[in-house]
Amino acid sequence: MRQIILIWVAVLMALVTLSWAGHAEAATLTVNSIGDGGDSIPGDGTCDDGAGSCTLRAAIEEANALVGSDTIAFGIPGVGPHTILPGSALPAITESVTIDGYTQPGSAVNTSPTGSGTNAVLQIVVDGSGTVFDTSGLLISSAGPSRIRGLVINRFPAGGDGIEITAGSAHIIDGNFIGTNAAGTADRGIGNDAIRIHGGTGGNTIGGTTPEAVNLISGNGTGPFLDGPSNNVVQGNYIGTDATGTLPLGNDSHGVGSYAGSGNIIGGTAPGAANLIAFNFTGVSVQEGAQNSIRGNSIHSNTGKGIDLFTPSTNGGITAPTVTAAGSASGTSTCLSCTVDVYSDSGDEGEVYHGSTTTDGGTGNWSFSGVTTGPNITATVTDGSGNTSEFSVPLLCTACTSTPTPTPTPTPTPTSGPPSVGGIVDLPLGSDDSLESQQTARGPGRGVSLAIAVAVGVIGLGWAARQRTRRTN
Ligand SMILES: [Ca+2]
Ligand SMILES: [Ca+2]
Ligand SMILES: [Ca+2]
Repeated sequence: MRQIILIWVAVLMALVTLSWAGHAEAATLTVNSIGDGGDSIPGDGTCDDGAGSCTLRAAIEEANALVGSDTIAFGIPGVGPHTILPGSALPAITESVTIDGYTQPGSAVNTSPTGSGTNAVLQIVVDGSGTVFDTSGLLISSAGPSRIRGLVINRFPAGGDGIEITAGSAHIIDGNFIGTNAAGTADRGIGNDAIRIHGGTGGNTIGGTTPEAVNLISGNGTGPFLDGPSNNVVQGNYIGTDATGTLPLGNDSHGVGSYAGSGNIIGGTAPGAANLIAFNFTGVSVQEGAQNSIRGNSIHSNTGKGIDLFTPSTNGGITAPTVTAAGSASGTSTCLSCTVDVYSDSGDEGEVYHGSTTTDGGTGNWSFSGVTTGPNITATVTDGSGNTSEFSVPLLCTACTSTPTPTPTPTPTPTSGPPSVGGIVDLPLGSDDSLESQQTARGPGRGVSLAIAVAVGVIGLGWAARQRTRRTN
């Protein structure tokens, strides 16, 4: 009996050893320099720029060349934050990798509860101000999943994106500040999109439902832009605010954009799933596509619409419900047996999500028994396929017992009236808009069309415009 046990123990130990050997194939490459030199011998298992240092550029080159899903960690000496200034585009990520800024000593993940800002301490800044027009920060083209977390990515120029995904699926972008300074207090926006997904098969995640997963995505041209691929998830992020979630640091165009893709999930009613999307031009712009679910978020103080379905057929042509009574809210919808999400807002968006109810299968009428706070009640409707409508027309709630804590209102000071075609007017929210202000139409086939809508009477010069950015790829 004892011999049998010993044999089993030996077999188990051998299996454990083999298992460890398998894991050992994936290397951890630790960046220890803010330099920009490339790897001297890619694929030799060592990240070395030839002068004994491991730069981010060298680490990406080595990870690409080394078979296995590697981790790029950070251990740059001295007091952070440490700023890496690429002189040209970093190499595309061509094999699964995790780049983890939280490995840098002195950094810390967010521990603030949902909805109360991010207190993440980030120590690694990838600053694109030394690169030329159309340069993006990190480009993920790996077939297998890659993950970017714990980085500040800012100041990539006009035409460039903070993170581009051009291939693969199931990539994760979490715990980053994209478009701000390291403290999350000032605009250091990306010229074009903070994150642009325009290749691969979708299923990527931006943010997540845990505090440590939230991204701060503010000050850019557009926040996350889901530019074709489907079934992406955008949850838990602060989009258009500073790190506290209270002060404006808007993205100049859309907070979240979705073009042509379907089945994208923006927010949700599960704990931690909601995004805060405020102080942008449009909150969420869905330009084409269907079954894009936009639920449970806090969307407020955007200049244009909170949710904009750009064409009559977008999201299955679903139309906004009406709110006919506030307080104990009720209303109607043409969507039968559909889910109504009820919000309070000081304007015509949805700052506070109160809960959901279902429209009657015969009449489309709905009523909501939960508490609402006003001052206005708004609602969206989502059908069984996941198509969410725009917000309803708001209804003032005279019966509501309290009002939400006032939030700062952005004070747009347009100096040149409505934006010109092909241009992006930058709301005066930050101190470092020089890069974004260069943003113009992105070449043939990427023309921007703007249809000037109604005036916003904030200071008599206010404007609202709808923008559509067509992409060729
Ligand atoms: Ca090497
Ligand atoms: Ca590798
Ligand atoms: Ca900006």
